[in-house]
Amino acid sequence: MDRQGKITDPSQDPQVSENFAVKIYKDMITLNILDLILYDAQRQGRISFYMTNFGEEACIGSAAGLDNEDMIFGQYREAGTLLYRGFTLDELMNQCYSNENDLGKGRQMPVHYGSKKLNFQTISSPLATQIPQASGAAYALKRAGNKNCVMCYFGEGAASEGDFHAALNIAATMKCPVIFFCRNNGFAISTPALEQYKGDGIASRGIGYGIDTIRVDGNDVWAIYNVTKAARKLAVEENRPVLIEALTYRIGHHSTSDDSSAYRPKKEVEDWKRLDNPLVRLRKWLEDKVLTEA
Ligand SMILES: Cc1ncc(C[n+]2csc(CCOP(=O)(O)OP(=O)(O)O)c2C)c(N)n1
Repeated sequence: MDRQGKITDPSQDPQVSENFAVKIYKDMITLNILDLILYDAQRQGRISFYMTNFGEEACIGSAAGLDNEDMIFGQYREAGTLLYRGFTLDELMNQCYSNENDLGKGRQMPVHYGSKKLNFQTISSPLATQIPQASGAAYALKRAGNKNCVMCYFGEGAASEGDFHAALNIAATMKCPVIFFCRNNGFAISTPALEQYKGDGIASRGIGYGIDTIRVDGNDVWAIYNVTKAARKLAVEENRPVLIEALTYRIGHHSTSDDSSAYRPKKEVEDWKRLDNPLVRLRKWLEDKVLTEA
């Protein structure tokens, strides 16, 4: 899908119903509004911390490409996948407010969600720990003869940890049904991607480990949906791990403890928001579909 929401290659049409597309769009908008409210709630001193998902809303397409029984290991910018699975606004608020109804009993910082019911492992702060855990969980699923896979999200910054390499190697050698989903949003807090590595992004590393790898436009919800579905098929049917690198841009500050104007021009952020917005792309796609079918 291009920036105008047009699918130029018909073979890439996701072939989804309008209802399905509207559900994804609603989840993306809900995430966006939640981010605005909870960011302000932190600024007003109501919660201690928050991390927004601005610019990365299209990653919800990856949740849509999975089976809801597939186990998710997230980093911390994956609230959209939880919303897609049916995490309620109350559950999300309870976690961020660390109140008595929080599923984690208020023991974690805000945004460290988890839901047993929704097969979403609780997020932990130390970066990359979830990646080898995901390989191990996938290996366990395979041994149990379970026909589900594991989805593991992380940022390109987390991919600089040794855990990333150990996880990919064990998944490749032990043929674990796991999808590694790297959200490359251009920054690890204040360090731009260009200063984080010298190779060709994160995708080139997958090939080095003998893992099927694909780089995808991270602002194109249908591209993400398509590749996740294809990756899931390889993982579940052939026990092959897959690495997806989604190229996107973090519009918000890293967290409420960060002021990104200290290390990137405000105009760069405004340009991304205006020129390549995942929400606008899907909205245009939907408008086009509704008008063509009317
Ligand atoms: C082991 C470890 N080192 C450092 C940190 C501090 N830290 C938290 S988030 C972050 C940046 C991560 O960037 P990335 O993985 O690209 O994800 P993004 O925030 O861009 O979504 C850092 C360095 C941490 N939480 N854990």
